[in-house]
Amino acid sequence: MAITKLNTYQPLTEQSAIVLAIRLRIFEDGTLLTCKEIGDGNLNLVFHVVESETGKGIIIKQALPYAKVVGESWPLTIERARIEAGALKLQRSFVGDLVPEVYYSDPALAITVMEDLSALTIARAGLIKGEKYPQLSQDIGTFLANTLYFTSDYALHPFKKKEYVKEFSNPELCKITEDLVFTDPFFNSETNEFEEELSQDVQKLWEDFTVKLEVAKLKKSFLTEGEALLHGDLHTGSIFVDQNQTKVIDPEFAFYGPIGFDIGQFIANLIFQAVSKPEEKDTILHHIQNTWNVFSTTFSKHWMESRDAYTKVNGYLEYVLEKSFQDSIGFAGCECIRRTIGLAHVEDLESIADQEQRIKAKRTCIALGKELIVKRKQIQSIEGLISLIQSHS
Ligand code: SR1
Ligand code: MG
Repeated sequence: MAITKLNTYQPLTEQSAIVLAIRLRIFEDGTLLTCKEIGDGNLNLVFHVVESETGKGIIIKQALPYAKVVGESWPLTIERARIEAGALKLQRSFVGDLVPEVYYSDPALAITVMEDLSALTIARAGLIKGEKYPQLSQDIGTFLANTLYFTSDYALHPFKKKEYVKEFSNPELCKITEDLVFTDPFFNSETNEFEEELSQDVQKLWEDFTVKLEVAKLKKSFLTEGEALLHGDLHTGSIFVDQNQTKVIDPEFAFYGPIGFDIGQFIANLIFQAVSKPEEKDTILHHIQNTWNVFSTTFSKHWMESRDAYTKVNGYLEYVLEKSFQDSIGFAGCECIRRTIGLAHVEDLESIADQEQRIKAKRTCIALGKELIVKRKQIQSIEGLISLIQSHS
C-alpha cells in the first residue's frame, strides 16, 4: 500500500501497519519489521510491530467504525481513539509507568501508537491460570486514587475541570455502558445471553423491583455525576501484569462520571475469580481489601495536601469516601450481573469446564450481585464487604 494512502481512515492491515511504523520513523531506516494483529478485545484492531534484528516493538491500536464483538451491524464512533489517547496521556501524568507511554496518536486514522507491553500478560488470563500478582492491588489502588483525585474538582481549577469534561465527552461509549451494564440485564432484552439452566434465576431478577429501583438510582449516578475522569472499563482484561509491574490500558470508555464506578468494576472482576477459583479465594479477597485500603489512604493523603478551603471542613473527606465506597459496591453488583447474563461475558466464568460448577458459579454471581446492589448502604467497611463475598463464595 502506498504510504500517502494512510492519510484518510481505513482499517489497517498487518502490511499497512508496517508502512505506518516506517512513516512515523519509530525504527531505523531500512530495518526489517514484522507485524501481527493480536487484538482479542471486543472493539479494536491491535497490531504488534517488531524490529526483527533487535526485538524492539511497538503496539498500534486502531478503533474500528463498528463493535467487533457484534459486527458491522453495530456502528461505533472512531472518536473513541482520540478519547483513549488523551486519557492515556493524562493518566500517565498522574501515575507514571502504571499506564503505557503513547508515542503518537492520530484521531483521523483512529490510531494510538504505544509502548510494547507484549512481554506482560493480561491480568484476567494470568489469574485464570492461577498466576499470582502480588503488586496488583497496590498498583490499581494507586492508579484509582491518583487518576480519580487529580481529575476531580477537589484538585483542579474549575475552568480546567470543565475543559476536561468537554474534551472527554463520550456519549456513544457511555450509551454502551448505560445499556449493557444498567438496563439490558435487568429486563428481557435481546442483547442478553445466558444458559437455559439460569432461566429461573433470571426471571426472578427481572421481577425483583427492589433491585430494579436500586439499579435505576445507580444508573442515574452514572448518567449525571461527573466527579472525576474515569477509565470507564476497568476490568481485569484492561490490565497488563507480571510479577513486578502493572499497566492499565484501554481507556476508550473514559468520561467524567462517579468515582465509585472504576473501583466497583475492578472489584467485581476480582469477585469472578473468587467465585470461580475457591483455592485462590483468600489471595483474591486480600486484593479486593487492599485495593480499597490503598485507594482510600492515597486519596486521603492527596486530599490533606490540598489547599482548598472545603477540604478542611470536618467530615467532608469522610462523606466523599463513604459515598464512593457505597457506589463502588453497587456498581460492582451491576457488573457481577451483567457479565453473567448480559451481552459481554467473562472468561473467568465461561472457562469453568464442569457445567454444574459453572452454573453454580454464575448463580452465585447473580445472587451476590443483587445483594451488593440492594445492601450497598448497609455495608459499613471493607471488612464487611469481604464477609459478604465470603458468605456467597
Ligand atoms: C459492545 S462492547 C461490550 C463490552 O466490551 C467492553 O470492554 C465494555 O466492557 C463493553 O461493555
Ligand atoms: Mg476494552
